[in-house]
Amino acid sequence: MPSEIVVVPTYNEREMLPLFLEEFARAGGECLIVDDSSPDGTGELADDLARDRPWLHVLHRPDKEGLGAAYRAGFAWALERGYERIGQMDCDLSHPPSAIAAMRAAVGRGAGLVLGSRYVAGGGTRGWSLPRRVISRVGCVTAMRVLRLPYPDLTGGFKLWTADALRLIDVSTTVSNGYIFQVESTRRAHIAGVRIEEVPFVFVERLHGASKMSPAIAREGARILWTLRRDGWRPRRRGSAPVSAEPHITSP
Ligand SMILES: Nc1nc2c(ncn2[C@@H]2O[C@H](COP(=O)(O)OP(=O)(O)O)[C@@H](O)[C@H]2O)c(=O)[nH]1
Ligand SMILES: [Mg+2]
Repeated sequence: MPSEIVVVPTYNEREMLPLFLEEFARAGGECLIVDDSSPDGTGELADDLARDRPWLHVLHRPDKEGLGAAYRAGFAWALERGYERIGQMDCDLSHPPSAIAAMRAAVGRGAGLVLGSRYVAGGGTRGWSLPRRVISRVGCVTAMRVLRLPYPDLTGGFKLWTADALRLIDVSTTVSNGYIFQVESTRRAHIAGVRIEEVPFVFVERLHGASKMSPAIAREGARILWTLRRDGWRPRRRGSAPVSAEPHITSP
C-alpha cells in the first residue's frame, strides 16, 4: 500500500483534539496536525499526544493565517517527505474518520482527488440550524455556477489527494486563505484534468469549541470567487495524475 497522511489544521481545538485522535486511530494511517499557535494550547497538547503515537506529527506555525495557508504548509510538509496519498479534514469530527476507507477505495480505482460530499445521494448534514444550512447550500451552488463546476459540495474540506494531483495543481501557488481554498484547489484539479470522485458523508456539527467561520471569511470567499473566474490558471506540466473528463459519484 502506498503511504498516506491526513493534514488536519487546528485552531483552538483543545477539547476536540483527543476525541478526534481516538476516532482517527480507528481508521488507521498517519496524521499531521497543523496548528497556528492556538492560544488554548492545542499545539502543546498535540506535541504531548504525539510522544506515544508514532503516526502523529505536528507542524507549528507562528500566526493564525487561515485554512488555506495552513493547508499549503501541511501539503508542502507531506510532499517533501514523499507521502503518496495526502488527505485533509477538520479536527472537530464533523468529517467522520470512518469515511476515509471509502475515499481510499476511490483512489484505488484511479481517482486523483476524492471529495467527501454532503450534497450527493447518501450525504447530508446533522445539527445545523436552518440559516447555516441555507448559507452552506447557497455558497456551494454559487461557487458551482460562477466557476461552472459540476461538484455540488465545493466548499467542503474533507478530501483525499494523490501526491501527483497536488503537484499537478501546483498547490503552493494557490492564493486563498479561508474556506474558498477548498474551491480554488478543486477547481485547479478539474482544469488540470485530474479524475475526481465524490464520496457521500454526513457532516455532524461539532460538540465542543466554536466554528471559525466569520463574515470576513465569507466576504473573502465571495471576492475570490470572481477573481478565480477571471484568472486563467493552467497546469504548468502534465504529471501522472489519473485523468478523466467526467466526475464520478460513489454510492454509500
Ligand atoms: N491552523 C489553522 N486551522 C484553522 C484555522 N481556521 C480554522 N481552522 C481549523 O479548520 C477546521 C475547520 O474549521 P471550523 O471552524 O470547524 O469550520 P466549520 O466546520 O466550517 O465551522 C478546524 O479543525 C479548525 O480548527 C486557521 O486559521 N488556522
Ligand atoms: Mg467545523
